[in-house]
Amino acid sequence: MEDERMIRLSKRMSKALRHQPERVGLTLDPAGWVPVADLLNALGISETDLREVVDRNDKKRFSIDGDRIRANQGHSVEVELGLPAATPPDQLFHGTVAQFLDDIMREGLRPMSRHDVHLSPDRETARRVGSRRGRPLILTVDAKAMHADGHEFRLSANGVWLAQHVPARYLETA
Ligand code: HQG
Repeated sequence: MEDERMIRLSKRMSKALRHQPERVGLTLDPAGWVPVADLLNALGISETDLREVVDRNDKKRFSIDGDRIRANQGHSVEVELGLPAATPPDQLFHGTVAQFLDDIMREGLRPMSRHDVHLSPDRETARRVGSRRGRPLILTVDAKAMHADGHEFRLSANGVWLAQHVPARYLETA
């Protein structure tokens, strides 16, 4: 499949599995899963195409488990992914842009329209995330101190670290 078509399909799948399942007549189970067959019907795509999107996806956005599929993270609809709490690396990174900095340094990182704050394991990934909005600005998160203070971290199936909130005292611009 051509890259452009794959990206388009991936976006449609993200929309159906993270944001607006009802728009295509789907209902996610509490953990975010739907039968693969239902998604194929809802989007009018072939199983071969769907599997190619899942396998080749640059960020491993989707997981297939038997005959069901879900998005690994990034939901705006209510789901309980059931990820266990995990010990983060000492430092994590968040890519954003300068216009949000004052708010972030006042109230910390908030999930905004998603379920969780998304944190990257390395600067390069954070830079890519920030670049979606303009000139990227990288924040370093003192995950070690945050974890020691009792804040929970979860690791999604595609390597994104998730937290409920990152208070500003753990953030540094660097
Ligand atoms: C900012 C994509 C003001 C935050 C990416 C970000 C990632 C605040 C924006 C994943 C704030 C939210 C997530 C506060 C945070 N005041 N602004 N207190 N706290 N922000 O898209 O992290 O393609 O929901 O810095 O690659 O940018 O969807 O989060 O700029 O992995 O798979 O509010 O989404 O992956 O934006 O990106 P987002 P994000 P997918």
